[in-house]
Amino acid sequence: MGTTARGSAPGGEIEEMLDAHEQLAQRIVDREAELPPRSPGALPDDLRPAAAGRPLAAVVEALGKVLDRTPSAASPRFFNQLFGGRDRAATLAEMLVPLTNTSMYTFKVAGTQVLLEQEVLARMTRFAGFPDGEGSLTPGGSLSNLLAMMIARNEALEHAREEGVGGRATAVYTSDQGHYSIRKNAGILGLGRRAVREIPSDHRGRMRVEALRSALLRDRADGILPLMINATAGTTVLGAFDPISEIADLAAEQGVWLHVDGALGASALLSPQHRGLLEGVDRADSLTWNAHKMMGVPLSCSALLLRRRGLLTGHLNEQADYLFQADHDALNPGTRSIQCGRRNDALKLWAAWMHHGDEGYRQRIDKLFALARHAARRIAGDPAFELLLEPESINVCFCVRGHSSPALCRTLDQRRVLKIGHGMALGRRAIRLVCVNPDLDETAIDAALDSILETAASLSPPTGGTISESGSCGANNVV
Ligand code: ABU
Repeated sequence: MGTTARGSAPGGEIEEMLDAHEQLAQRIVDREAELPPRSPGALPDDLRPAAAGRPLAAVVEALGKVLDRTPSAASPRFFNQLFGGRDRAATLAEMLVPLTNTSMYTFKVAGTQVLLEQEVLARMTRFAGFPDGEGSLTPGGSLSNLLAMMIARNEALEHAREEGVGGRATAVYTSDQGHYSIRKNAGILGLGRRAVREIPSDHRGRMRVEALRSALLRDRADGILPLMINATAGTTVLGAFDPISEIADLAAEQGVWLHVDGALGASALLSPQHRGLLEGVDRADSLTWNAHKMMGVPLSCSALLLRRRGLLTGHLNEQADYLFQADHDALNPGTRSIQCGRRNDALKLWAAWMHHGDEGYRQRIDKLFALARHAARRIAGDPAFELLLEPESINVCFCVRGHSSPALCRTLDQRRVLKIGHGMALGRRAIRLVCVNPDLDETAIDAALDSILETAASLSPPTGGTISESGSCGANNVV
């Protein structure tokens, strides 16, 4: 203790690094109220590594230039994605992660961080209603879904882990509003993208259970093995919740793995007011839950939770005696993860949960839902807008009458007014306002909506194009 190992960086360089970090962090915060200039195209020469290195001060200067051109998801003008805002406790913890440069495979290397990870995963499994469950943090919702699909595949095809799928025709079911990772993962896992059945959704964007039943029975009759049903809790565009309880009944009756993709919506489990949206999730076999969405933890922080303990070891464990040398496997998460070297995503989630507690998180989730309801009321009350439907969670989908949603979003971006996107839902192409930043209030939401109308009004004649079947909104139905 107390001695400085030979070869560690001299104190002056550490101070220079920390000072620069503070200055650059402040620069981000000072500028994020406005969106940066859009500067696609070639990287300037002074931002390219060269044969000769540069002093740290030059790198700091280059970093400043990069940051000046980078949008911040904490900006009050950012509504583009299913994440946004800045959680102070989580961000503070995240900024410390590279200083220890922990890899989360063994207790020997990661120390107490392993226990923190186990603690947050246990907390999530309890909220999911998996008292004997387990979990793993992954690099994102797509990877959590991949892990769930791999386990579902191996459980249904007992030789798959050792021998592969072997040409067996299989099927995976998700709604037509489900996330694209289900298709992508089917390709990755050797099932083939065509194995994915996109089940029609209803007028609220929820999977039609009778259509699911028909598809399942049809496949069985054709000798195709149903591997997994994916119910979505919080669809990407509408934020809709599939009827998990009804789907769980069908999955149990048919003996099919039920996965819930709650990347967006599982955080509603933290709110007694909204957790009913996931009723039946405790009967699912697996659940994806992204803490980097409604829980506000910096990207990325996703969990795959399993109702039965032991599946992760059973489907992921490998011998590696150069790595797993100390401690029981229970303390070595590398025996249960999809990655080998694995960054520490637990510390930021643990810090946020320490700071907010369950009660703070309840308030946060309730606030986000309330902001979305406010936006929907405001949109429904203004004839210039058309609300697609009442939001079920935090995504508010709407159009500006007579305007193309893609063209309007493009103009809002080019003029640095708002970062906001659009999506197809219920046969329409709508603007999607994601109310995921709890630092915003109703006034900020109103300001964003006002700026959309002002920008639309400045586009005269409307940003039309051709009339399209997939259409946008209103009488002029232009795209
Ligand atoms: N995987 C999340 C989808 C990205 C987004 O719509 O924000």
